[in-house]
Amino acid sequence: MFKKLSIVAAGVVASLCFIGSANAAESWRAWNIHNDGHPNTAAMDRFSELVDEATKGEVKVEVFHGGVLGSQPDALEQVRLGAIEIGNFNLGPIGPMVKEANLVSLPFIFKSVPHMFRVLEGEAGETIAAAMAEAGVKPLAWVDAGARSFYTQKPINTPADVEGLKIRVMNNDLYTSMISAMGGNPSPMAFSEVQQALKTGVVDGAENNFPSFKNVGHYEVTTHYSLSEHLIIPECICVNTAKFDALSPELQAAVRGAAEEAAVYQRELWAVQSDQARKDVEAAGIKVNEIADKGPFQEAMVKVYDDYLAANPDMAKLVEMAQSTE
Ligand code: BDP
Repeated sequence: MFKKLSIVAAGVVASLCFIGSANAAESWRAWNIHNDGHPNTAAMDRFSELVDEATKGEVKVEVFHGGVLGSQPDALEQVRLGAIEIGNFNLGPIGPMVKEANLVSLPFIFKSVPHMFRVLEGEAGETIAAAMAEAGVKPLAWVDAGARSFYTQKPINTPADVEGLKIRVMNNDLYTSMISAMGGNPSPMAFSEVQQALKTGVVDGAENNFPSFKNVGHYEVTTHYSLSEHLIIPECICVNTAKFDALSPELQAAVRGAAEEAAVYQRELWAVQSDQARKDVEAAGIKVNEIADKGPFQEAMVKVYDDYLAANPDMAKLVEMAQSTE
């Protein structure tokens, strides 16, 4: 009798354990726009492994590379709704849905990449992160995306060189204003369409960092990369807020820790691979030109700031915070 009962009890305990872990197991899809060979692809794969280890398999992250889950604006909407759980996102396309995130899309707002990280680590960063979480896209860690510069079929040395050129930009009104302020014609377009558009002359140029310029072959269909470095836009590992908040505190800490560690790894990879990407495109024939004086580009942006702050006076405080950060 006793033996029988204990067998039954063991069975109950075993099935309870089973139910317990079955309930706890979370299976997440992660969006990544980049392909193999891009630092963020390696970092997202590492993130998935780290989450698995840190949560002992209770949270599984399957990463879909190459933007196969959709364009960035669509994927962001999916993360907000919880249809995709997590991803590596650029803050540029987040600006139209989270006003505070638009701080980083003001041209020349940051003096350098380290300055950008100092701003994000301070009060301005906390404000942006809180607003993003409120909108459903919670940043767990910030990652590096270097600086964006123009690439076209001729060197760009002054804003006048952009005049009359059709330039592809990411979806954000600040970028269309930026190109218009230089006399160019902005063309918002999904990243996946840019190579073809450059090749067929639908656009005359685009702007991005070296790893993205190289990874999707934009360097194969342009000739000059001009170091305007007009935008320094951070990226995040961002999760659907409700999914994250529904995890136990222990699992939240484990997932956040994994994101932070993956971000450290991403920044290390970025430092090495963005230099390498520059060398690779130069070896393939791209002429990289330094812009001796970026002053005229910055002066052309005064109107962009004035118009933006006139329409969004509540953003003045964040702009002030960023500009006063050493
Ligand atoms: C890359 C970003 C990616 C953007 C892409 C773009 O990492 O998130 O979608 O630029 O220009 O540098 O659309």
